Amino acid sequence: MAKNLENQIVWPRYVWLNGAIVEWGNAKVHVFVHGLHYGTGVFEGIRGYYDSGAIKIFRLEDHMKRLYRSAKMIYMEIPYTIEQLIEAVKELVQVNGFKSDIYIRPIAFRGLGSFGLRARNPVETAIIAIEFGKYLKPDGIRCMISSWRKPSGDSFPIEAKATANYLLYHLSSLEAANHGYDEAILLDAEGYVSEGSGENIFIVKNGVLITPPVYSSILEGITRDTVIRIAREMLGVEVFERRIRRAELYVADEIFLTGTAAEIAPVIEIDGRPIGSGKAGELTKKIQELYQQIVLGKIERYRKWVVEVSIP
Ligand code: PY5
Repeated sequence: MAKNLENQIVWPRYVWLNGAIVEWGNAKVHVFVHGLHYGTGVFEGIRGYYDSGAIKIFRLEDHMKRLYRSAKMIYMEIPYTIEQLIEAVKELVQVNGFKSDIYIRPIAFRGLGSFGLRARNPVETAIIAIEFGKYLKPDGIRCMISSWRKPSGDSFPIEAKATANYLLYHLSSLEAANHGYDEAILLDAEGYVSEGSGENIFIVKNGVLITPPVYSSILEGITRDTVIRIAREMLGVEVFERRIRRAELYVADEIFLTGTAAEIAPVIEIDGRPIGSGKAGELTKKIQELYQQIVLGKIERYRKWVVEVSIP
């Protein structure tokens, strides 16, 4: 049975750790590792969908490329090539023999050596994969504007998918849960809308899509890119990448969040105000449907994004 990130209870049999497949119980790191103390790590989140006897992995290469970009931003060299990690993911999926949707998480972090802040300890690399269902409710979520602000990229590389950055999203996400909301939306240092705790954000206004630009303290989301391509190439809908004011959210026709885990999550309420009709919007639903077909490789134009691992 597929579980979500928060109540995940089915551990996989195998994990890929520093170049080898090991049993789950042996996939351990030491309490002295640098990454544990200072958050000196980078990671990815990738989905695999079980369909017709295979796990279909979505945009695997693009995720690995982003992992390396994140690593470069924090002076980290991952001791494997992108191709090696791609092969490792395929092998891991195969040996675990998953027969349901999965979430794949490559992670690289500074390991043993010194505790010094300037230490360049050897990098440890792991890939884990778990059975994984829905992360946010696909028929509509309620959000709040977080009291935590997104720092700008001149504080530290907030655009990297670095482990340290996720303290912020842990806090904003917990805050939203404590107030009875499904997810938080963060404003950036200048008060513009940035993104969700683990998702990019889009608004629909008068038939066009608007989303904050990359390198405006958001993660360069792969689902975000997929949605922009769907809108422009399949639906002929214009997409504007520009900053968004908080008040614009309240009067948007539709809003949705995008992310590997969240997929396309319609936002039906923010801070107690219904968005549009208060139900998932029509354009949002159309994009959601197309996205579900694309990740399964059912749309020829985007088949190149899907890597299949057959599960005997
Ligand atoms: N913004 C942040 C801060 C994210 O963590 C994520 C991904 C996204 C945007 C969306 O990026 P993409 O579309 O490339 O996935 N979040 C993680 C994910 O795997 C979940 C972290 C708990 O979806």
